[in-house]
Amino acid sequence: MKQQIKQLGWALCLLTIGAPSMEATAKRQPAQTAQVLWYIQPAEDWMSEALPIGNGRIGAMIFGGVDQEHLQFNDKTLWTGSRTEGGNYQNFGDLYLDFDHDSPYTDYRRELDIEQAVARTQYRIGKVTYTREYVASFPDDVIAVRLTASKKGCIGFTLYLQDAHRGGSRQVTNGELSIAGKLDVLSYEALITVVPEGGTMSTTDTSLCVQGADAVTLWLSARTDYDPLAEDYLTDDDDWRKALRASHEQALRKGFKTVKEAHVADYRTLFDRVHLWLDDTTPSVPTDELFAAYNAGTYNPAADVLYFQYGRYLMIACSRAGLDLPSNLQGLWNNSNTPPWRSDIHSNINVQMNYWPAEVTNLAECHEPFLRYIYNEACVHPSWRNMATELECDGWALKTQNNVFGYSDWNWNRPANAWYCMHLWDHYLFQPDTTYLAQIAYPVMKSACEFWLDRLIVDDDGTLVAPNEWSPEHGPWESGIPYAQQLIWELFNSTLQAGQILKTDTTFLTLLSQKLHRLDNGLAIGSWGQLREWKHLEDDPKDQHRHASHLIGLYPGTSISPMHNRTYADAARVSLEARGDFGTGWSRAWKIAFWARLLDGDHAHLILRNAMTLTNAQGVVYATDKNSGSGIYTNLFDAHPPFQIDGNFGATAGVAEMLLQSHNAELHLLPALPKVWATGTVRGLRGRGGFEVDMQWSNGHLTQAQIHASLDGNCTVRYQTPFQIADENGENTLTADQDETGYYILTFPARSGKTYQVDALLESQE
Ligand code: FUC
Repeated sequence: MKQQIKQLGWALCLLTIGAPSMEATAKRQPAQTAQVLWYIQPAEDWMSEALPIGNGRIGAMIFGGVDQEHLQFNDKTLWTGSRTEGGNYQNFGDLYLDFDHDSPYTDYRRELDIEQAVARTQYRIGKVTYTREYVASFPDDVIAVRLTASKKGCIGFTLYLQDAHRGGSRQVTNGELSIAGKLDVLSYEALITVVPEGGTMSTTDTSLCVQGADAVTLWLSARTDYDPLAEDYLTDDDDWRKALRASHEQALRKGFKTVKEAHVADYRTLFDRVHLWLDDTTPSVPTDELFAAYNAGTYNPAADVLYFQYGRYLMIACSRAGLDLPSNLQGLWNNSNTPPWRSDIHSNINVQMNYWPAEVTNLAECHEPFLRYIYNEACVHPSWRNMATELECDGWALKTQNNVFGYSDWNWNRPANAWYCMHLWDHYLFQPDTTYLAQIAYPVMKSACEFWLDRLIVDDDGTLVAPNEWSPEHGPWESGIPYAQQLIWELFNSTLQAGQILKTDTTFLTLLSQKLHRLDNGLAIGSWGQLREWKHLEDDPKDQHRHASHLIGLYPGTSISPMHNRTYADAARVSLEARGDFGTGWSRAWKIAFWARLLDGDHAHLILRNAMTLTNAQGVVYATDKNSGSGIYTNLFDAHPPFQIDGNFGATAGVAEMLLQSHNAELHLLPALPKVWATGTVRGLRGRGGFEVDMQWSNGHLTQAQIHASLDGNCTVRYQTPFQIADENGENTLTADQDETGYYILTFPARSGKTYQVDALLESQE
């Protein structure tokens, strides 16, 4: 069994989904406004001030103190719990460096450069400038810190490595400290090597002491024996500790310069694919002051751009291809052994929102850990299939809280299977690849359909409905809840399309199509003009609950569209207005995307501003009013509160949705541009169908766009005013026609590898 699981896993590994090559995108990069978070004081607080670095699996939070440096670090796989116990995502440990500085410091600066994924701390004591650089390298699987000074022989400190768990073992040898231990199931080990240049190094029972060095490099590696593909989730490789040491020593041999250069190059292949410029200038004030001024009314589009790109930085830092665990509620950064909501993989919006920006902001590879997790848990491991069996159904189903061993608890969240499948399907739509569809997406989608085919019942009105569901996380459980119905509708609809593309399963697809016709699609208008949240219970217009699950067909779903069904879109607007413009961190982020899908850029931007409200609140707050304490911390981590990373990703996705939409099988250019983004450029956003889109606009109107096709096929483009598109040779111009919506639309045959120029015919139209 174990072997079989491994083989399936490897098959999956090979299916890295084609994203545009680095060369293809690199050529189209204009000069960037510097994307840097910077501060003029050290961090004191982990949640709101320390700065995150990560390589997709391991990561650290950096404080940048002068007398004491503190790096708290994590490995995404380090959990307590098991296949039968929930457990918690764990802190791994803390690294402290006590410096022997003896005078006050000046010229302090701490920064996180998100164009390079390099953090830095710099300060001056007397005439000596001290600099630290920190990277978390994906190619070399190591965290490296380089300490330098402008004068030789000035670096001295005592270094401690603290295990976040009692009962483990610790070793200190010359130049190396290590910790190791075992939790409920998993074993872990971390080691740090200190490499001074010049000076001396000595050892105590618990620490390493460096004195009089010119420069020092610290190397931190950490691992567990977790294996998502093994039946018991434990690697059968007894040599995992040796592998940890081998990769650690290999990084050391390369040295900091080589490791850093490879890290920056690797990171930039992903980050540089998307550029956003909004007539902004590099902020001249630190990031905390920039956002404080922004909140106080000094609008600066640089803050919008930085927050958008920060979501992309965080995605690359906590979710890389080749790792089979999705980012959790805190991405991978966590300093507690009992974090809020276990810092788990939460299925009723949170893990999905973590991946909303992945495809559209050109980070399809970063989506893979989530897709592979879904595949592994739905098709390889038994737990989710057993849960379906418990309900006397085929297929798979899950609950709300999920650990990394397939264990699922708290309330049922059966429609999450359909929501997860939306990710598998979307990944196909963005870059159609029938091998991926046939081997990964379709089997999981079909199995989820089988669950619902067994589970649906006939309602009094003759429609098929899911019994006993709720609208997370409030109100009664009843049948035909729109949240469930809209998701099942998306699932059946997409699985039918997938099956037709693959020309397979004719009998099953015929049955599915018959059921789809009888399915209540979850779209109904209530007594006050709203889109109904419950099928039977009347909605309360004063309900401002953070979840707005009955609007899932608006975003991320596709069934509610002002282009194709104005009536339901208008009803969704009524519901959304009643829900208010605030909410928890992730709830605000969701509303950005909702308003973008309603084509109201100014309202979407208003919510973005609300999402970017600085806060200090750290305890759990569910309130949804203006002063609830939701927003962001000065390190730009999203505040539910407390810190919850979904809101970061949701906001990045929302901004992308304001600039480009493609869920209706057409590239809708600048669908929800707010007035404050009058002039701008965006490059490298991706649209479904294998397209990459660059756009330039001024005075609030598109001037031109370039569409890069990666496949042969028809491309449909929509914009609000007249435009034309030339063929790949810049000739044979076609002009868009106005359709019944008042928008202009044009379909042309696109060819793989070619670029098509879109020119707006009216430069401005007031
Ligand atoms: C869902 C939300 C909460 C929180 C939790 C982790 O249950 O309703 O607001 O985000 O997940």
